[in-house]
Amino acid sequence: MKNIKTEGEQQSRRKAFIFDLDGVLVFTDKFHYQAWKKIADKLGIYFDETINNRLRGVSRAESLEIILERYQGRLSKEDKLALMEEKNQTYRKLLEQMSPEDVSREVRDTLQNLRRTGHLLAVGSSSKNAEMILEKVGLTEMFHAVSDGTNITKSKPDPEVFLKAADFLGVNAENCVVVEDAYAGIDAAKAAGMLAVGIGDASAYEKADYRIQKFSELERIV
Ligand code: B16
Ligand code: MG
Repeated sequence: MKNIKTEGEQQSRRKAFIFDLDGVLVFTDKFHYQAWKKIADKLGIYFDETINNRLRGVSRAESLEIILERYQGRLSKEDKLALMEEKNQTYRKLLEQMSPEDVSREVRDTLQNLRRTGHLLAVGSSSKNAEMILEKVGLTEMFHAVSDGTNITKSKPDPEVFLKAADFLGVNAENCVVVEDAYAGIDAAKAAGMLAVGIGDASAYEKADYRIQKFSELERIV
């Protein structure tokens, strides 16, 4: 763990912040849960919120495999693709109800302040729905770059999503700070050679360079 400077001390030397989306900027896990629950119920598979927590930061295909750990039957590749598509349709319908009110004042103010102090901001998300979510909550213009599930071939803990974000920003990995709520995301940030900040679930992860409780603490990271 590195020190977090107190307010009023020197400005951060870090050039860029890369934010995970789900669990850091917005909280759509309840929608993921409802959409996967519908699939699990259809297949007669037990699924609860604890199992849902294992889906945090994990790709859609890997999420399905976790749910299928309790399934006795056999499914073809086509069956699985159809289930993922069905889940995504339900999820996207649920996302329709999102609005700017789904982003806290604290998150918005902190992002503004980081921009004001000259930082570049990017999103680094496993989600293929990141663009839609950012639009719905009115955050699209806040970021200089977005790296998401549509531009990667390997998901977290592979560093690809964050390396692409740094590349889009034109910044070296060592000048990037990744903010993550998932253990797999912290591992991905470290594998990318970046500083990792754990928030939410990942605030308990010892591999994070910084562990924070409140989003606004980012302004004090050096
Ligand atoms: P989609 P993040 C992740 O977003 C979610 O945490 C994870 O639960 C989800 O399975 C994954 O995106 C893929 O999402 O089905 O929308 O492509 O935390 O990396 O922003
Ligand atoms: Mg996340």
